[in-house]
Amino acid sequence: MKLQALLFDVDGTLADTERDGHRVAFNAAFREYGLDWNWDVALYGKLLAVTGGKERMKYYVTNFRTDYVPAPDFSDLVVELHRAKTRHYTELLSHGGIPMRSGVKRLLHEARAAGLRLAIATTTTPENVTELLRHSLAEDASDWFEVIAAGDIVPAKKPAPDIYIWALQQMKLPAQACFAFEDSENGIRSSLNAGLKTLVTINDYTGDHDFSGATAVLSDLGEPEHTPQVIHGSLHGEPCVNLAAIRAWHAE
Ligand code: XBP
Ligand code: MG
Repeated sequence: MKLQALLFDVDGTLADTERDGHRVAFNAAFREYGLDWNWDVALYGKLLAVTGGKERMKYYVTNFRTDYVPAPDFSDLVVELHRAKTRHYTELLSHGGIPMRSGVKRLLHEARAAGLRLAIATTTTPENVTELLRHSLAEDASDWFEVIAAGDIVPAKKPAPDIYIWALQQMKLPAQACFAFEDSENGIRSSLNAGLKTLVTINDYTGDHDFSGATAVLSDLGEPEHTPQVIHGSLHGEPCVNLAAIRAWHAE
């Protein structure tokens, strides 16, 4: 089947947002609410086992803060904390805080020029996506994506395939006509179970994840003058991840 659309994860895939973005924003929200919770870089790596900020806070309290006795309205506090976290995060983005990863801008331009359809499938909050795209890609970059599937739009977050399935339904496309980009084990479980061939670009938090089933695993998308490291699979003779490589993977 002809390749018609590319579907992108956001956190860790389009940009390295977790360590110096989301983590920092969570800690700022905890301070704002007078909580002595502090997520250092190593602890945050463990907490990334759970996708979704609200889900991650609950996971932290249950598994790492057995001393903390949640009040009966704990879920409401989590919602409030998460709202504060989103405010801190989007504030950080508005200062151009987090750049796109290597090759992302180039590949999106190439895909748009070739008339491929684009979509996003992420567990993060919708405004986090639009603010990142606006400040780190282009003022109108949200319009480049015909579907932005994000956050609580489906109740079951990654590794459940629901967010990808929802995006495909919105686009009225079968998974076989699409190709996905992910950075993590939870992400690729989600995309593969939606039936999508998936390329993985790793980052500091995900290098040791299990990526079985991935079409290829690379250090990043790279640039023509900066070939990415190939961890698994083949770049099909291309110098970096470009449409020729993606079409070859899609046809495999
Ligand atoms: C991203 C996430 C999100 C962000 C935080 O995972 O797990 O939870 O860390 O976002 P993926 P929110 O890249 O697999 O989609 O706080 O807005 O939930
Ligand atoms: Mg990700």
